[in-house]
This record gives sequence, structure tokens and C-alpha cells, in this order.
Amino acid sequence: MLNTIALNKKNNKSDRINHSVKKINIFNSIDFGEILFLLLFTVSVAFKCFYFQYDSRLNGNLEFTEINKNMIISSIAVIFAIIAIISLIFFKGRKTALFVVNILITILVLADTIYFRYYYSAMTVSLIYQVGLVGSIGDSIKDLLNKSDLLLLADLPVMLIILICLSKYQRKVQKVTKFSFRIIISVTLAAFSIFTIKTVYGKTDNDIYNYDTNHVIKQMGLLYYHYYDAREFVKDNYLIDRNLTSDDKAELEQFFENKKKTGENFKGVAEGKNLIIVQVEALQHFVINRKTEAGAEITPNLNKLLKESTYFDNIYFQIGSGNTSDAEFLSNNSLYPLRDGSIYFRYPGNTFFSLPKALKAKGYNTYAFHANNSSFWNRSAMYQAVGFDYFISNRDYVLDEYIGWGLGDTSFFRQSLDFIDKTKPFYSFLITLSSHHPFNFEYFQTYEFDVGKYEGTLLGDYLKAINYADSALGRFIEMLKEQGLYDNTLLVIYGDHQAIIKSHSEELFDFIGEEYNEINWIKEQKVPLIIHGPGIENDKVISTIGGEIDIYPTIANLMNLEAPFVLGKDLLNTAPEEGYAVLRDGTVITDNFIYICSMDKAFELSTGREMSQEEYKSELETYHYELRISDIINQKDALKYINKNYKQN
Ligand code: GP9
Ligand code: MN
Repeated sequence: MLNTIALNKKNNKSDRINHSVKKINIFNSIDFGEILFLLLFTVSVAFKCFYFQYDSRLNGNLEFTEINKNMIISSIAVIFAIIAIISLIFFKGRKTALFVVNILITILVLADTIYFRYYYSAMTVSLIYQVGLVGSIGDSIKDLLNKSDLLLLADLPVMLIILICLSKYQRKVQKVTKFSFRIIISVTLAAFSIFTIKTVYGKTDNDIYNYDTNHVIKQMGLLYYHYYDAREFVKDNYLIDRNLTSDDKAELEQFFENKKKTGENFKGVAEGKNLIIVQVEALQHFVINRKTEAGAEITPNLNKLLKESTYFDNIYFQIGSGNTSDAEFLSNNSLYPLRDGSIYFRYPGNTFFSLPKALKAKGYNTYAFHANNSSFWNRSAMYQAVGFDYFISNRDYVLDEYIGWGLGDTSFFRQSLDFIDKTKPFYSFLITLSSHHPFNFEYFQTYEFDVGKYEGTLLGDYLKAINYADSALGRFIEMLKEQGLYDNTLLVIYGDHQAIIKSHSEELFDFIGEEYNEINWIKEQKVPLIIHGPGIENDKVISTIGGEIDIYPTIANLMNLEAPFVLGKDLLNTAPEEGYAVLRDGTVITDNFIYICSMDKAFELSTGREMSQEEYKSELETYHYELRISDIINQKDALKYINKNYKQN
């Protein structure tokens, strides 16, 4: 009996002890080291995301506007979602996992920041296809880095030290967050994050996301954008049905049926002549007929050529993230490039109804010339698909003039002409290289062209590089004359895309003497288009608004070629008031208004007045519809099925 009482007393005591241990255990369930680490992770990652938003100027100065508020809330909610996922996956080593994820996010944000400074868009998953190009753009990357980018790395050593200290401390005190407690917290956090993200998403103008992914970044933040991009990539590549349905086919046939047929002006004036197209790297329109402070013409040879040519001075470049390759695609196929990624990489297996094929059908030899690796932009695969018989690439040239990426333009033109069999009609497509960003290659360090106060700036470097490209073109035109080609060849020269990137807009606007604003910026996104040849008017300027997509239909009319599935228009048979250009981001420029997709606003061209949606909405829809048609054609390889009645394929 005594023993029992004694035992009970003992039990009571141990119960009490157990009870107090339990109390302490609840307290023990909270690992304060981990909470500190989570806070640090949240602040670090949020800082990096906002650094990008600020640096890209997508969200202005990050003032407290409705859009910025949404972006901030969504960014933090995505960070919480990442934390929740890590907590659910990792039973042990969560802090290490957070640290590793932070490093990965740092690399991503840094890459996005640099990429954005040049391309004005963040990285996409489909760039994986283009990863081989990174080595070649090393100079551009160095040039695009800023000292302030080091801020993105500043937290990593601090986090590493804290991580080491915490793990040493933890080994001593054996503090482990209770499993059930961790699950409850993680699931609650995940649910809260998803709810918040969905709510914010619902409040944004998400219908524009299809046209311009910068909108996703602007309104939902960089991390959400990457989730969105990955989701779209999976959808595009693995989930969407690439089979052309009968509805799609009917829609396309209806579209081409309704498309306005071109007029008869200049029809066939260059029929049977040779065709030479020169796509000049980064030839932006503002240099044409413009002088430096010292009074020197920047492009004297092109200016001279204009006197013997028709000059289209209102042509917008329409590239997406495929850059040079997109410009090539636009001019040779008259389709829009893809919303994401280069079609050269994504769909080189498609059937194309192209300019080279139209000429091949007429007995022409077709050549593509470019003094870079043939695999760059996946050109060798794509050139076969669009119908070039020969692709002359870097290994075919003698490197007797070295500039930047390789062979200089002057030698490139000279050597290229030697590859052409001039006994047969030919189409030669030449893509230059020397005037590539960042324009400051060693060759140009001693290049004599006085750029005055712009010496040492991106603009100054560009003026030198494009002056060199112009001199190479001048020499090329002389050679065409010497070889008796100048008078029986249709010569088309245009630029592929911008030279001056948005982060250097100040230099550009100072140079052209205009005030910077969003409308004026868009108006500068133009390239010259020059057409010289038999039957072409001399010293003629046509200001009809158009784009690179209009090059093939315009040539098709001049050379009397079949072009039944083009999305562009014939610029020589389009009235000025019917001109327009649709940019790949959904921005539209017409004779009447400019719709800036990133702002989802339209402005009257003549007055700059902001227009109400009713004034432009339905017209805008018809322009945007072209992007849809183009996407169906490209994604579903539609020309394979709808061009049966034509000779090309
Ligand atoms: C590379 C050249 C440049 O071959 O076409 O490409 P970009 O970097 O301008 O897209
Ligand atoms: Mn280019």
C-alpha cells in the first residue's frame, strides 16, 4: 500500500514534469533561427525582384500606384509560395535549400536584368533553344553590366555566415520544428499565397498578357512572370494540339479570301531580274540623311543611293525575341514572328511559303550569305526549310578583314559576290554583321569618324559602326556597277532592328533634338527600307506606314511572284491613309493613332490626345487578329495544309 502511494506520488510528479515539458515543446516547436532565415530570404528575394522592376523602368520609380501595389503584393505572395513548397519538400536542410534557391533566383534576376537592358524583355524558357548564342554575345553582356548589379549578390555572404552559425547552434540544442506544426504552417502559407496571387491576377488587365509579357512583369512581378512563362512554354510545346483543325483551316482560308488583293501599280516591273536583299545589322532609320555636329553625313552612301531609289521612311521593325532571325523571317515569309522565342529554333520543321521558294519556282538560284557560324540562330536548318539553295557562312569566307564577331562587311560583300553564279537569275540574301551591338569593337577604337560630344557613348560608338557599314555598302554598290549587276537587279536594303536600346534613349533624343516620351520613343523604332532597280522611281520617298512584313508582298508585286499567304501589304499599292504596322508586342501604329500595348492606351497621331477605347477598339481588333492568324499558321504548321494549289511546295 505504501509502495502504491509512493508510486502514485512519483507518477504525479512525472506527469507534472511531462506537462511542463509539453508546454515547453510548443515553444520548442518554433525554430527562431529558421524564422530569422525565412525573413532574410523573403527580404533578399523581394529586394532582387524590385531591383529588376526598378532597373527595367517597367514600374517607373516604384511609386505607390495601383499597378505597383499589385506587383508588390503578388511578388511577396510568390516568395511565400516558394517558402511553402520548400518547407513541404524538405524535412531536413530547409535552410540550405532556401539558400540554394536564393542563389538560383539571383542568377535568374541578374540574367533578366542584363537581358532586359538589350532586348527589353525578360528571359523566357524557350531561350534554352538559343543558349548556344551566349558565347558570341560576351562583349554585349560585359557592356550591359552595371556596377549596381553587385547589390544583387550582397546578401549571399551574409546568408551563408548565418546559415553556418545556425547549423552549428542547432546541432548543440537539437531544435527541430515539429512535423505536424510545419505541415500546418506550410499548407496555410501556400493556400494564403495562392489566394492572394489569384485575387491580384483578377484585378489586373490580364487579357494583354498574350501580346506583351512585359505586362505580366509589370503587374504581377518578375517571379510570377517566370511561372507564367514556364506554364505557357509547357502549354505551347506539350499541351496544345498542333494539329490544324477543320475550323482553323476554314478560319485561315476565310482570312486570306477576305484579304485585300494588291493593286496593279508597278506590277512586274522587275520581273525576271536578279534580286539582292541586304539586311543590315542594327541599321535604324534616324541615321539616314542626318549629319554629325561636325557636319559629316553618317550614311553618305545610302543617302546617295536614295537619289536613285524609292525610300520607305515609315517602316517599323516587328521582331520578337528572335531579333535578327525574326527580321529575316518577316522579310522572307511575311508572317509575324512568334510571341515567344525565335521561330528559327522552335519550328524549323514547318512548311513555308516563302520569297526564296517563289523565286525558285521561277528558276532562280537562291543564296543566303552571313559570315557567322551556320548554326547561329539555327540558320542552316531554317534556310533549307524556307528554300535557300546555298548558305554561305563563316567557314566559306577568307578572314582577311576582322571586325567584332568576325569577317568585316567590306570583305563580306566582296567575297559574297564571287559565290554567285551570274549566268542564271539569282536571289541573294545578305546579312551584315559589323555594326552589331555594342558597336565598340577594337576595329572602331581607331576608326576615324568625328562623333563630337558622343565620343565614348553607345550612340557615338554606333555612329562610327554604322558609318563603316555604310562605307561597305558604298563599295558593294560600286562592285555591282563594275560587274554589270546594278541595272538589272532589284536591290533591297533595310535594317533588322534598333541600334539604340531604351536605357540609352537620352543619348538618342539629345542627338535627334526631340523630346523623349513614350509616343516619340515608339516612332523611333523604325528601320530604313530602300528599293532600287528597274522600273523603280528615283529619288522618291513613300511615307506609308508599314513594317518588315511588307517587304515580301512589295517585292512579289514588282517581280510578279505568287504570294497568296502573306500577312503584309504591298507598299506600292497601299494608300498612305491605309498604312499600318503591328508590332509583335501588340503595339499598333496607323495613319490615325498609335496604340501602345504596354500602356493599353491609344493616342491620336496628329495631336497626341489620348483616345477613348470606343474610338479605336474595333480597328485595333482587326490588327491584332493578324497576330492570331500568324500564330495559328506557325504553331500548327498550317501552310503545309492550305497551299496545295500553288507551285512552291
Ligand atoms: C548573328 C547576327 C546578330 O549572326 O545575326 O544577331 P542578333 O544578336 O542581332 O540577333
Ligand atoms: Mn541583329
